[in-house]
Amino acid sequence: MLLSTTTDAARDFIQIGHSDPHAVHAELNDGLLAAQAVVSPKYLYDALGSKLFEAICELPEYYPTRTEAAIMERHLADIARTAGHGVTLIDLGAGNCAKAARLFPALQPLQYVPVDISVDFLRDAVSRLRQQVPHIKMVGIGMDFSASLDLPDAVKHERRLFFYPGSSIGNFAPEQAATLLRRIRDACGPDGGLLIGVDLLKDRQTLDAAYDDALGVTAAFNLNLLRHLNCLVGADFDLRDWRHRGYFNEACGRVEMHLEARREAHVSWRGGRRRFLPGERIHTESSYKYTRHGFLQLLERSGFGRTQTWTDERGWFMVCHARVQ
Ligand code: AVJ
Repeated sequence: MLLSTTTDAARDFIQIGHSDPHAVHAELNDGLLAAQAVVSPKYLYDALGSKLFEAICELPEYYPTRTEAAIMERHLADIARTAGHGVTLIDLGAGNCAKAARLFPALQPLQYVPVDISVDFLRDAVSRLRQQVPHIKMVGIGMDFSASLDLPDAVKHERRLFFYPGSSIGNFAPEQAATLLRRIRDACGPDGGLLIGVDLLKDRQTLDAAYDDALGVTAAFNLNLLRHLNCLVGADFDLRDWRHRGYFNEACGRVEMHLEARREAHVSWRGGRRRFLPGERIHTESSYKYTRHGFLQLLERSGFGRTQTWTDERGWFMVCHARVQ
């Protein structure tokens, strides 16, 4: 799994397994050639994609980030009491690190370990945060944790608290989510825990609007994936041939994002090509929504227990703390 590791001089940023273009190429090639074309949502996050996601979080329609932040702010003292002080805070999909930074005053982590696939974006975020909060030890890790959670020795083993906010767990189908949660559990150690944010099932209008906003930022975020593919596999996607689709699929309990061909589109990339018919789609993201009970069951199946939950008045979003069982 560990393909290559480069460490910055100061050992404060570690990049793992970044130079496996073959695996990336094979995964993308297979997805693009599948009967129902599919690309993993992790490819939404190149440098521009990470910025577009930050912009999504500012949209009035996109409630998850704001709702989660309000829950965390309101219950911060209780959450910190439950999760414990002086922990090793491991932030999965840290992005700009803003969510974890808001926990620092209450949690006082001994070490902060942001992990993200968007390496350059994370590197900038950590160096900025390090200047603002010099008294907390930080080691940034550039890696794809959906492939492996093999953390380097620089990450302390004591009292690990995995932080997985934003309902990013929703990007995985329940079976895969259980696999990832089990992997987190195994990386926790016996005294470890998980603080996770989960988006809850709600009415269709709210969900549809959150993933297809009036300003078109989510559309740009989704279409940017094609630019990233052009770069990753030398594809020649013409963005003007494609449109964004984002909507709640109630039968599957998830929001889906697709890119839909506006007209016939011929696309080539290194080692492959495909003709897309008008209306044909590439599935780019699923965002599963849970009931409280459904998610607690998933945690239990994954080896977590003694769970505590916090939610907002509308019951739109849930923050959970769970311990290794
Ligand atoms: C960061 C994966 C939680 O699924 O809501 C936002 C990503 N996609 N708008 C989500 C996203 C479209 C987001 N996650």
